[in-house]
Amino acid sequence: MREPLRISDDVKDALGKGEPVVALESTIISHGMPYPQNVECARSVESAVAAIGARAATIAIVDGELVVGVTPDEMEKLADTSAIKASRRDLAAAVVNKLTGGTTVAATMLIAHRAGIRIFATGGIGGVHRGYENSLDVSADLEELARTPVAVVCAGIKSVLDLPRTLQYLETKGVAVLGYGVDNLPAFYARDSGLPLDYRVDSPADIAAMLVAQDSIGLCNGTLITNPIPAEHALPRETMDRLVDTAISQMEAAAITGKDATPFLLKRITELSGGESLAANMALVINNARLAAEVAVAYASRS
Ligand code: PSU
Ligand code: MN
Repeated sequence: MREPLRISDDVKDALGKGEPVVALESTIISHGMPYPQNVECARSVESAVAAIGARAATIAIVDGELVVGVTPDEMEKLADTSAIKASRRDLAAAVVNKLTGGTTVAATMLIAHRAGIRIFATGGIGGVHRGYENSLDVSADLEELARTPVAVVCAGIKSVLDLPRTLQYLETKGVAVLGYGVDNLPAFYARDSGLPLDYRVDSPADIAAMLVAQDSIGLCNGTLITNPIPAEHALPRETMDRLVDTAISQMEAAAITGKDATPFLLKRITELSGGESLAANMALVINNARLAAEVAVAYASRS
């Protein structure tokens, strides 16, 4: 069987010439935001990357093919309710059954790596869930960061997760977590979680230098670059935490677990915040895409 990988001509051309490319995930389209904001956001993110001089490669699974650089029609298809959420363990089944779905951070990293893309932007990653002691729910995103050499730009970690345990897990797995212009881990809607990070970086060139050093010593795990939400879009931490607590209680009451947990929480938070969280989410994804594009430009000019 040939590898079911389809790279768009545009992205293939850039990769062939060693030009900057930024991978983008698609579970945010299929399960992270409501329609039509999900498609609008995905398009704005692609434009933001292009404006900086990098090529955007939105990754998804379409009719069983791993697609790197989806078309506008395919983006609409991903917004359909029949689209699955595909993480690493779902990929083979999706290929065999010719399914269409959004790829999580884990699956997007793995496909990006197969295509030869080093930098990837998203909103937030999965992590160690609260109540992990009972559920053992740790996102496959963390394992992927441990095993696949792709740098992921995110706005930190949402308080639906256990932030200290997520950082500990990454440390154990050998994943460096960088703070862009900050000393503490950003908390998605809020700029500061209060949890200190070991590595602060202040420019895209500094980040690219870390990636080049990582390559030079043969470290084949990922890197997490955390970029705080722009101050004008940040939401008060206490309000959001309260809202997240409510969403988690409702999830527990409805006995929702496993792969449905994250999509349920994202949807409830959007509803409970009356759409305020959605605007913040869109702003931070675009902000991350810009930084990823700047890092990709710096990385492409490495010597
Ligand atoms: N966290 C967010 N927004 C998201 C996700 C996580 O703040 O959209 C999505 C990402 O695609 C991530 C996935 O990879 O959820 C994690 O799902 P799980 O916890 O089932 O591994
Ligand atoms: Mn999970």
